[in-house]
Amino acid sequence: MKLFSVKLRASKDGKHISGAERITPYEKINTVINQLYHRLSRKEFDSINIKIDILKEQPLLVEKTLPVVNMNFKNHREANKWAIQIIQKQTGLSEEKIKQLIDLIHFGASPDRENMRGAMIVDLRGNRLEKNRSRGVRTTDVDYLDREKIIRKLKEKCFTERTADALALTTKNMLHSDIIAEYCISDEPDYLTGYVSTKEAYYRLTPLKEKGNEKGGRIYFVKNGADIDKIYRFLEEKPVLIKDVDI
Ligand code: PML
Repeated sequence: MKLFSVKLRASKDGKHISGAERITPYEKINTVINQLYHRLSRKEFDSINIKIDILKEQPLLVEKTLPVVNMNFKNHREANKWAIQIIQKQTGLSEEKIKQLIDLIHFGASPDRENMRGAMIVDLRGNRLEKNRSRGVRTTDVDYLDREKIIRKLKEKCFTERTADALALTTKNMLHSDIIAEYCISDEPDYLTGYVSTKEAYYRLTPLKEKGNEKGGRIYFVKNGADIDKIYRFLEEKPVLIKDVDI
């Protein structure tokens, strides 16, 4: 079956404000564009770009997402302490270094102190490796084989559509042998749930950020000596379809 990648990106005053994407068969392109437009147009925008591309290669089929572990904390400081500990265990970086990196995400990690458009990449010496510090790396071309079923399942457990997207994205990231952990908070000021992923699990932490903070983003922790070009190619180009969620 021919599959297409559909991507919508909204911007205002030349700045990216939100984006969403799906992998879909030809017959559903129209429906998908409507759904994504509906989602993006909740925010004020002055431009939306729609990009439709046929997938040049067959997607990698993955049975299940990472298992979801849901955790609640008294406040975002407690949740971040826990996040730092788990990242410390995975990466061997010092707690202080991890806190510095996480603070960048909470206060704006691009050189102009705005949000990066994609993720930061950090190796196990604490060096930032992304090719461009404003753009970062973007994980794209990942979706569910049957999205409606997955959303239903997640909502039954009080998870959200954002969980669906984040869980798919980080499941793809963790498939790469050089990526060993991820930290993420939303750039949505009222969406306080974030996560840390490892090869073993998706730790969903609430609240991981302070209410009202418009800053957000992701850090991908990679092995020393990782081939950065290969990581970019896999994350930005390899299509992945996931069959089910592990909840
Ligand atoms: C969750 O609900 O499981 C966390 C989702 C994080 C969303 C990050 C984003 O907005 O991109």
